[in-house]
Amino acid sequence: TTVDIDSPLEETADIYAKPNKKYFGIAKKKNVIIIHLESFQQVLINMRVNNQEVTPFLNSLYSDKNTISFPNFFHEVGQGKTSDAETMLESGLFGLPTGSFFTKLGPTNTFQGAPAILQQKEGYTSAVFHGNVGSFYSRNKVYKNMGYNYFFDQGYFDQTENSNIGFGLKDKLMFQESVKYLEKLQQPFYVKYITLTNHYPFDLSDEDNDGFIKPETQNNIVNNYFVTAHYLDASLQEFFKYLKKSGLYDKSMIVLYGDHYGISDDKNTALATLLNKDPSTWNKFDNAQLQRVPFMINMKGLSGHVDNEYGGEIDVLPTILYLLGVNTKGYIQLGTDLLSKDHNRNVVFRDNNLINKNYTIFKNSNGSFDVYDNKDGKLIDLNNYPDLEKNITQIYDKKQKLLNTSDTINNKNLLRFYTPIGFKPTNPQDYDYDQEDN
Ligand code: GP9
Ligand code: MN
Repeated sequence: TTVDIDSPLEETADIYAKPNKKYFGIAKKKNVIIIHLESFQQVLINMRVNNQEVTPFLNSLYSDKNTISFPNFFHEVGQGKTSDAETMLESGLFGLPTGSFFTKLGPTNTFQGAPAILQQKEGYTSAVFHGNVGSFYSRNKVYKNMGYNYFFDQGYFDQTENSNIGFGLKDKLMFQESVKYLEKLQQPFYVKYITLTNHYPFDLSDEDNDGFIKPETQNNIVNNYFVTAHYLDASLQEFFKYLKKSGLYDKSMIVLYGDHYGISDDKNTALATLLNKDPSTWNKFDNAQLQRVPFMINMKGLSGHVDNEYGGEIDVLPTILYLLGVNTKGYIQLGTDLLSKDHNRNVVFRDNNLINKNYTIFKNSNGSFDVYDNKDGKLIDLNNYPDLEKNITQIYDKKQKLLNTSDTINNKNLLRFYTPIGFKPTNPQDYDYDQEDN
C-alpha cells in the first residue's frame, strides 16, 4: 500500500494564522514554565464554597496585571485525558477518538515536538516534572520522541511514608523537590510540571488540608474535588513564592492550563446546586459549558487582561511559539494562535461537537443538529433559520475533516515522511532517562 502524505499535508496547509505584531516574540528567550493543572475546571475560578474562596491564589493570578486569562478556553480530550492534553500541547495534533495517544502511538511515532522545536530554533533545554512513575502512559518513551532532555519522575524525588497519595507524590512536595533540579537547568528552559493530587477520586489526608471546609452536596466525589483543588492552589502559591524569591520569575513566562474536567457529566447535577442552577433542568448544553478549563499566561511586563476569545487545547502550542518568536509556518499544527486576529474561533470537542461565541452545537445520531443559543441556553428551532443550519453543517464538516486528518497523520505516523525546512528529526536515542523502563 502507498501512504498518502500529500493529501493530509495539503489539508492542513491553510491552517495558519498570521502572528499578531503586538505579541509575537515578546517572550523571546524567556524560560517557559508550563503548569498542567490536573482535572482543573474553569468553574472553580472565583468560586466560593462555605464562604471561602476555593482557589484564592489562582483567582489572584487570573486577574493579575501581568496575566492574560482566557475564560472561554475548552479542553478537547477524549478517553486519553492527561495523555491527550499533553499530545495537543507538545505536538499541535489532536489526541485520539478512543484510547490514549501516549499509550497507543506515542512510543513509536515521529514528532516535531515543542521541546525539539525550541531547542533547535532558540537553544532551549527541556524537562518534565511529574510525581508518578515514568512508565505511566509510556511517558519515558514518548518524551524522548518529543525531544525532552530530562524527565524527572517519581524516582527523582525524595519520598517518605506519607509523601504520596493517589497516583504519586503530593503536589506541594513535587514542586519543592523539583527545585534542586530546576536550578541546575541550562537557561533558557522549557519545563512542564504535571500536577497530580487533584485527580479522581480526589483524596487528601486531613493533615494536608489547611482548614478548607468542603461543600455538602449529595455526591462525595464532588465535595472532595474542592478540597484537592484548594490544595493544588496552595501548592502553586508556594511555587510562585519560590520563583519570585529565586529571581526565576523575572526571567520566565508561566503558562497554566487545565487538562480536562474533574467532575464527569453524570455528577454535574450535584455540582449544579453549588452553582445556583436547577438540577432538574440540567442538560447537555450545561455539561458543555463546564468543559471550560483555565488557560493563563503570566509574565512580568505582560499587559494583563481577560481575553474572551474562544479556543481550546489545540491552540496552545501555536500561541506559545508565537509569544516566543517562533513562526510555525511549515509545521503541521492544527490549532491557531489565540492572540492572532486570524484565530479560528470554532472550538471542536474530541467527539466533534462544537462551541463558539454564539452557539453550542451537537450532532444527533440521526444527523440532525441540536443548536443552543449561548445567550440564554435555549434550543434554537432550526426550521426557522435555514441559513444558520447550513452554516453550522459547513463548520461541523470542516472540523470533522480536521479531526480525521489528525487521526490519519497519527495513525499512519505520517510525520516520519515530512520534515519541515530547518528542522532536524528527533532521535530518541539521544536521551537517556529510562530509570525504570517496564
Ligand atoms: C497520571 C496522571 C493522570 O500520571 O497524569 O492521568 P489521567 O487519569 O488524568 O489521564
Ligand atoms: Mn488528567
